[in-house]
Amino acid sequence: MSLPSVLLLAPLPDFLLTPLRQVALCHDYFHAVDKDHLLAEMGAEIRGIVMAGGSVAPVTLLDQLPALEIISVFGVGYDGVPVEHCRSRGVRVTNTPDVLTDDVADIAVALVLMTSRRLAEAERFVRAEAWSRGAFPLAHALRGKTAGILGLGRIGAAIAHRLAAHGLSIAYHGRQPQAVEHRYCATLVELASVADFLIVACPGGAKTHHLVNAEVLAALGSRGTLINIARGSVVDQTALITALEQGIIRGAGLDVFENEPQVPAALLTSEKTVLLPHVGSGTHETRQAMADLCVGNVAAHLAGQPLLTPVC
Ligand code: 8YV
Repeated sequence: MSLPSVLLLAPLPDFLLTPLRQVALCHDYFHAVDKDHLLAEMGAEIRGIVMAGGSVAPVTLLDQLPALEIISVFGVGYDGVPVEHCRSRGVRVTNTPDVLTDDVADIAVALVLMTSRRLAEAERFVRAEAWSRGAFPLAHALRGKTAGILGLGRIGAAIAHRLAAHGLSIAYHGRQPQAVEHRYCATLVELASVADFLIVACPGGAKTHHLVNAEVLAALGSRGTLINIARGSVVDQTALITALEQGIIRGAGLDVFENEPQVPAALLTSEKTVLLPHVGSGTHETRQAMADLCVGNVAAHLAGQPLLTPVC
């Protein structure tokens, strides 16, 4: 009996593909030169999609896959999946929550430290042999500052826990207050106005698109720093560039961007930014755990067993 067919919508690591190939025949849509030809040949056979957190599965593509049963996302964010459409079609959706929480929270803390203590700049200073010409300028302490977390989910809560240990007060904004001690702000503008670090940790997608806009950045103010480890789509990148250029905010630490892997020149050349290439979950240990979950969900579905981490 031949294996069921799955479509790959993203470049995926070998440690995911090798076990996936044990349970499914993989068709590489992402790298296919003639995507239409691949769909015309295989579309009717495809029972599963495997994609990454940042990739997109448009309805127009899903419409060409009549036998589709499951979408397994190699990532916690499934903003690239039209979930309501999948639900109405009975297509299951899965992701990889929990296993990446600590790593992503660590990167948020790293960005807070890198921006406040000017660590990237300080490192460049040593490499440029500038130290012998004078001391590096003073930076800002974390102690006594406030972190405003947008989205106190699993990752937001892990960031809060870590930053509390660094001596920061925690405030947050989300759809509703939670049973936690931290200060709840009913609006994002209120959160930004109390925050020294506004940390984006909410899901991407239409509901959060450009939530962090010019008004929010103005409320964050000239002593405030924006940190984003969630999705580039949550921040209006053009408004962010203006806010940095005009000194409306102090700085930004970004692991995610609106149009990855493109990063606007204005962010690349700014002295006020710390930029990372979407490495939140990028460790051997975590990516392996994500791959295990991602493939485990496909295998469970194909074996008629309950999904490990169902979205719907
Ligand atoms: C990954 C992510 O970089 O989990 C997510 O939603 O964006 C990241 O952890 C990505 O999914 C792996 O390709």
